[in-house]
Amino acid sequence: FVEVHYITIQQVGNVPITKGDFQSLPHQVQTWLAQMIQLCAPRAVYICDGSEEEAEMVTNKLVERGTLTKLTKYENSYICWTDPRDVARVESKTFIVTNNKYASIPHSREGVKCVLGQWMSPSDMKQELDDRLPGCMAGRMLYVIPFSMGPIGSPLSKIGVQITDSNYVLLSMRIMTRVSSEIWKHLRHNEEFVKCLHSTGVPRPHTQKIINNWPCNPEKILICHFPDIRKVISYGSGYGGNSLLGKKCFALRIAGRIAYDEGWLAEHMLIMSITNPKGEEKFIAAAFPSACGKTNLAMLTPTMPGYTVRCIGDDIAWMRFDKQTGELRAINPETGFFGVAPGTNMKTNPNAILTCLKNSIFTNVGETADGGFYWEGLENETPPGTEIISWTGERYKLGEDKTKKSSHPNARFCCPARQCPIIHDRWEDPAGVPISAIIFGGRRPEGVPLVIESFDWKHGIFLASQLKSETTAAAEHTGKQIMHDPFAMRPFVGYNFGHYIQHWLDFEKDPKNKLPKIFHVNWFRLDENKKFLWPGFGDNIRVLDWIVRRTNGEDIAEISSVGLIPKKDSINLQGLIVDWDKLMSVPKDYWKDDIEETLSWLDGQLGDDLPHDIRIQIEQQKQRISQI
Ligand code: SAT
Ligand code: MN
Repeated sequence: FVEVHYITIQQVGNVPITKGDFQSLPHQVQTWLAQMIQLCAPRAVYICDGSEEEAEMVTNKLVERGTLTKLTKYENSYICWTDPRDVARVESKTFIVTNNKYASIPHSREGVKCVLGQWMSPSDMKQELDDRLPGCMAGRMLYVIPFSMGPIGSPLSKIGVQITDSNYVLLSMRIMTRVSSEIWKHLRHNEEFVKCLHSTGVPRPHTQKIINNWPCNPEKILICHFPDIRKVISYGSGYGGNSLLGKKCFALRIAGRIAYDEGWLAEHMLIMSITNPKGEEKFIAAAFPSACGKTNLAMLTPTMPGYTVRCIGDDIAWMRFDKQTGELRAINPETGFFGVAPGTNMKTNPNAILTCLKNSIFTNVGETADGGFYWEGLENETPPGTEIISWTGERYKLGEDKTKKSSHPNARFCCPARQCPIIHDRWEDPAGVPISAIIFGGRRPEGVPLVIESFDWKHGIFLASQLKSETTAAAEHTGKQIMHDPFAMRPFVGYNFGHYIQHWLDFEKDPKNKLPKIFHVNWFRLDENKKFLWPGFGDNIRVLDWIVRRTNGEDIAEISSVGLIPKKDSINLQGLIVDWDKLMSVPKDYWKDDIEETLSWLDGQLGDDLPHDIRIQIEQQKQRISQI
């Protein structure tokens, strides 16, 4: 036998296809790709199939170029230092584009700057993009990444295709989403997919200096969403939240809008299960603003004996009420964790550490001289004197100079969820898991008790609407200010926030829906010496246990002016020294000011879009507080 290989050289316009078969792609994908290839003018096109060979090829290229360095201490793991100007989400450059401004953002009161999303008109955005996209990939490879958010083929899942000129983004997308050529088979004739275009904005030959082999164009960053046509365009940044478009852009902003249209929810929530000593398992979803410990909570190691926690997801939940049973069923649309590294250690989150010991990418953390990762929080697990190379390339010996910082505060690990020692065996169940309780929380140094249960659904939505938190390094905000972050979705809502709150309220109208109980937690209350009143981390199981018992209807709550709070001694505090009264108090002066401030903020931001039910809730809370 003589084997004959027929090699067809494919081109789109005059751009060669290096890998993959363009002609065999679904027709609607070909049409869009052809336009984008023409627009971005790359040197070649690479259609990804999700294979291991592909990962190897791309990894080798990145290592050769110096963008990634192999961490020799672990298997298939790499460290990456970005341009120091490209380290977090850029909310000020993130836009929603719709014809009608108020489809994207609420009718804020005159003189109030809306912080619940930014709108740009299609014509203004066209100008911005015309200034950026033509030829933006010149001299670079254009990667086509087919991916599924949610298990491939599940009725709850959605398909996306991302184009990018960054192979760091390709590698990270392979960890965070399901990248596979299988995807094409699931895109039926003319079926919709989410179109994601990403460019670092550095065509060749480039005039700017490239720092750390990390191409980016910080002056021109633009992240825009077209929810009506299910499209995302991101330019100028390689940082995860700006560039892994399956994540915040698609799974929250675009999916949120699809969910609004179709009657479900796309939320900034972890999903976990708790099994008590009797073997009863409950699933909960919990929303916290970025960098407030969702990953730690989702993988918590319980300090109470007999309890088991298992993780389904740490950042995003897609949830819908089952038409037959009325249960709220949730899936994690992602396949990886993109977690904040600093502060993570074998004490605070052993499961996260164990998850990222292979097949992981570490961005903007420090490196030990023996090829390991290092960040603030690992000091007790790393021998003093260990030589560290910081994310800015500075060398120092651990313990010698306390002012040295190894990592950026928003440094991230990116690791496959399947490697998590406590990943739930149903984490990829296409039907999702039934949610019994929804928790909202933030960093609240003052005034806010450890846990509050809402009186009812509407009151729970009010609790979520008044969510606030101290700012963190996940976005560009500086200083420790308390910011409103309703539903922990302030940066992630893809449509009018008033409509979003109303959408939540409306689930009560269908009597078939089994509404989960809603809670508010605060692990971060401080005493007068600025010391945490609650130990947090593994001890949060004590609060989760109380929450689960409440979902079982146990009589362990009492009425306060801000919601139901635990009766004294109803939370198991065995072995802890805690000042219960300080932890649980509801100071009248604080809440009197707080409700006024909340009303003024919500009214200013949402104007007439603030749902009437929320105004009633505010009035009722005022009444209750005045009676303290
Ligand atoms: O947006 S990221 O995925 O980078 C992290 C976050 O802000 O939640
Ligand atoms: Mn997040």
